[in-house]
Amino acid sequence: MEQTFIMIKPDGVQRGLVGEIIGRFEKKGFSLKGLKLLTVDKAFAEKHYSDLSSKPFFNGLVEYIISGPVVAMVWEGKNVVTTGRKIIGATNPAESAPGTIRGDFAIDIGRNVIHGSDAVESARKEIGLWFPEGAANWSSSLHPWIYE
Ligand code: IDP
Ligand code: MG
Repeated sequence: MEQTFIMIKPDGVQRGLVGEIIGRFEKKGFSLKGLKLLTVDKAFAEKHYSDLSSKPFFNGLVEYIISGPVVAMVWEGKNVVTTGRKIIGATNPAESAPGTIRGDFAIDIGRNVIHGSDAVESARKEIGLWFPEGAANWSSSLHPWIYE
């Protein structure tokens, strides 16, 4: 089953959105396979965002991500990478539809509350980086009530 890496950024934690965000993924029917609150250092944040190292906002982005604790998660389910990105909404909250997490809870692109992997391959890399111990191995007894 497909997995994605979801991170509630420091602004989401500070603003008390952890429960709300977890609830949205949970109620959709996805399964939580990893969860931890941690503060990462600069080198770790730079590694997570290494694809964006040439962008003008890179340093600000790294400072933002290390500014406080984040909630790192692994979520599992059919098409969870693509659907997770839809639940999150567009990168710029000004363009995120109402009903999405960024559309409902964010205003500025540099304080957009949440990260979600953009492809199955990047999800695999990000889960490996954030959960070197591996994700949890359990299956929900609700499975037959969610999948046909
Ligand atoms: P994504 O988070 O929707 O996948 P990316 O393009 O991968 O968007 O960018 C990673 C993060 O970098 C964004 O979520 C946002 O926090 C930040 N970011 C992207 N573009 C800008 C920008 O133009 N100014 C400031 N921050 C940005
Ligand atoms: Mg991205």
